[in-house]
Amino acid sequence: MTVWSAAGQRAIQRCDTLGAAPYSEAEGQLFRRFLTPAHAHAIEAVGGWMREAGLTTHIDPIGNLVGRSKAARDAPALLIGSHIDSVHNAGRYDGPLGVMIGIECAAALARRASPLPFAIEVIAFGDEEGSRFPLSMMGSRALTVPLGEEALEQTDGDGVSVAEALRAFGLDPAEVPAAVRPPGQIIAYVEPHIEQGPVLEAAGLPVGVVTGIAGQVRLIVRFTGEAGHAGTTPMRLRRDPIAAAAECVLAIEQICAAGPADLVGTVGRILPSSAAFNVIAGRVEMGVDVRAANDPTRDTAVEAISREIAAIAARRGVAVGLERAQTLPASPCDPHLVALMEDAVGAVGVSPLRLVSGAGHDAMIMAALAPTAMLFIRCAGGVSHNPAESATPEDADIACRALLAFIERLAADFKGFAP
Ligand code: HGY
Ligand code: MN
Ligand code: MN
Repeated sequence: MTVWSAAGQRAIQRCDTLGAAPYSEAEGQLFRRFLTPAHAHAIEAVGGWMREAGLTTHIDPIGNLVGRSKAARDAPALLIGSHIDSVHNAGRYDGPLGVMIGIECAAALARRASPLPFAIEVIAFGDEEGSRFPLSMMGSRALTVPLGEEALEQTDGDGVSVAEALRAFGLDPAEVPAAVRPPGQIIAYVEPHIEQGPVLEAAGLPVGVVTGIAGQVRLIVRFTGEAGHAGTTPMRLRRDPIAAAAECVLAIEQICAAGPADLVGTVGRILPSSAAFNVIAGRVEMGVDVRAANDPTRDTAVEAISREIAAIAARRGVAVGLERAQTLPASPCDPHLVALMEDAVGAVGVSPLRLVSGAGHDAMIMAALAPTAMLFIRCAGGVSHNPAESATPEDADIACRALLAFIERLAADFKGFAP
C-alpha cells in the first residue's frame, strides 16, 4: 500500500469516527453544533490527530481548532481547513474531510527534505453551517473582523446566547476580537471539500477545481393571520398564514426555476405558531435561501420573491414582515491559485475540471483576509446534508496528492509575503 492510499483511508476513517457519539448530539445520527459538548469532543479527537501529524495545536478565542507546523513564529502561513460543525442529521464528510486532508498533507510535508518558505496551519472551524445560531460562518468571520455585541448576543433555540455558549465552552467572549488574524499572517486559504453536487460524478472525475462560490441571501418571512377553529371557520373568512406560506413556497420555486441554471431558491423551514389538526395557526415563520453564481442575478430574484410574497399576503389578508437575515456575496477564488490548483490536479493524472460551488463555504469569508482556492472531491450521487453522503478513500487519496502538488507549486512560486 503506497503511503498515499493510507492517507486517503485514514482521512475517510477519521470522518467516520467523528460521525457518531460522543461527537454527535443526537442518538443514531450526526448533529454537531457550535460550542456543544459534541464539538468539544471533536476538538479533542481532531487535536490529537493534528499533534500526531507534528502540528502544535491551540483553540482560538471563538472556538476554532488550529494546528501549526514547526516554523519560525512570525512565518506567514498557508491555511488549510474547513468546518467540523454539521447540519441536523448530516453526512460525515461535509467539512471534516477537508480538515483530515489538511492533516494528511501537513504530516507528509513534515517529512519533506527541505522546509517550506511558509508555515502550514490546519484549521477546523467551529461554526460554518449556522445550525445553532442565526448567523452562520462565525468561525471564519471571527478571523476577519471582530465579532461585535450583536453577534455575541444572538440566541439559539433554547435562548442561550453565543456569549453564554462561549463561557460554557471555557472561552471568554471578551477575547473574541483577539481571534482576528492580522494581514500578513496568512498567504492563502485553501479548502478541500466534497462537491455536494453531481458534476464530478457525471464527469467521472475524483476531484475538481473550484473557480468561485455562489452568493447567498437568507430571508426570514413572518406571516400573521388569525388563529381559529378548524371546524367552525368558513373558508372565505380565513386569514390562514400556513396557506399563505404554502402559496409563497410555490411562487419562489417558479421564480427561481424560470431563472438561469445557477439560480436556486429553497424554503427549508416553516415554523407555525401551533401544530394541531383542529387549529388554524395564527403565525408562521418561514426561512428562504436564495443563491446564484453572481450577485445581480441573486438580488433580482430576491426582489421578485419579496414582491410576490407581499402580493400573496395582501390577497389573503395576512400581515407579513420580511427580514434579510444574511447576505453572503458571491466569492471568486484567486485566479492565480486556481491555475496552480489546475496544474496540480493535472500533475496527479486527473483532467482538471473547473466548476462553481453552489454550496457556501468558509472560503467565501476568508477571501476578505487572503487569496482563496478550493479543491472539490466527488461524492456519491452529489448527495449531501444527508446521512447517505459518501466519499471514497481512493478519491480522498487523490485529493491529498493534488493538494500536496498545489502546495509544492505555491512554495516554488513564493517570493515572500507582501502584506
Ligand atoms: O449552506 C451551505 O451551502 C453550506 O452547507 N453551509
Ligand atoms: Mn460544508
Ligand atoms: Mn454544509
